[in-house]
Amino acid sequence: MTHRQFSKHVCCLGILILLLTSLGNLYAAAIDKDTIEVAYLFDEGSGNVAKDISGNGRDGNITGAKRVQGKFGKALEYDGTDDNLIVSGYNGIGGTDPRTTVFWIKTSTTRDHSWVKWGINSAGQKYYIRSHVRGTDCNLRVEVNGGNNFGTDNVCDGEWHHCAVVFPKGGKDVKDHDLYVNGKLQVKEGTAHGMDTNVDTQVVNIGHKLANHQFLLGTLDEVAIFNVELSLKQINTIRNTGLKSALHVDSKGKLATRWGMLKRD
Ligand SMILES: [Ca+2]
Repeated sequence: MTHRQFSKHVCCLGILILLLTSLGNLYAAAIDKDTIEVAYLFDEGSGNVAKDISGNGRDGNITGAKRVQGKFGKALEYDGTDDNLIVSGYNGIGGTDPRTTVFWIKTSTTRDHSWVKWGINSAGQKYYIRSHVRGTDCNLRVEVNGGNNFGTDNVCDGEWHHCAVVFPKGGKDVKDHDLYVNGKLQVKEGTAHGMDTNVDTQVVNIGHKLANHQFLLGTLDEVAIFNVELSLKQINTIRNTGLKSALHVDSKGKLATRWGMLKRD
């Protein structure tokens, strides 16, 4: 084999390895469309309907919140007084079933912001994702009535922050959640309590205080709920490329079915 032929073979091998690595990364980051419960981009431009791109038909009813420039396309700006988004007919994920909730938040106000909530206000049965006030900062927090779990990174500094709240398969306690802010795993402060999320009556609200806390004051973008624990790689794909790209939505807003064949490991 001549030196030139050898170089050619090495080059081809290099390209092959690169392709396989890329495919491997794509496979690991792919999100099974059947795991998406509801997903909002808020890119409709106007109107009081938030279009659900999950394919499950869970369009949301917007009360008051206005469309403004978002992290990706448009977002919803909440006035902190009475603005809300109701996911009609959808009561969230119950019991100790695995779940992941993701969203972008931008606010310069320190308060007990209500973010994504469902479940009734009874011990272990509510499921509230909200902000935790720490001095002039606020942190990402999930609570169940009787127990809670929160991190330490400030998300109320007027910048966009990506939040992911992950409850794993086999998890039993609110402290089993992994919380990520901008892809960074948070420490788990708070009080342990068993999970038994109730899905009998309370529909998912996004922004409303429901029981306790305060209405969301700030801007929200790219909210989605999944019925599995997403990996950090998948969360970072959503964070870096946006929901639309990460979920492989076509130009008509429909999820591309070909990705349904790909299962994450
Ligand atoms: Ca958007």
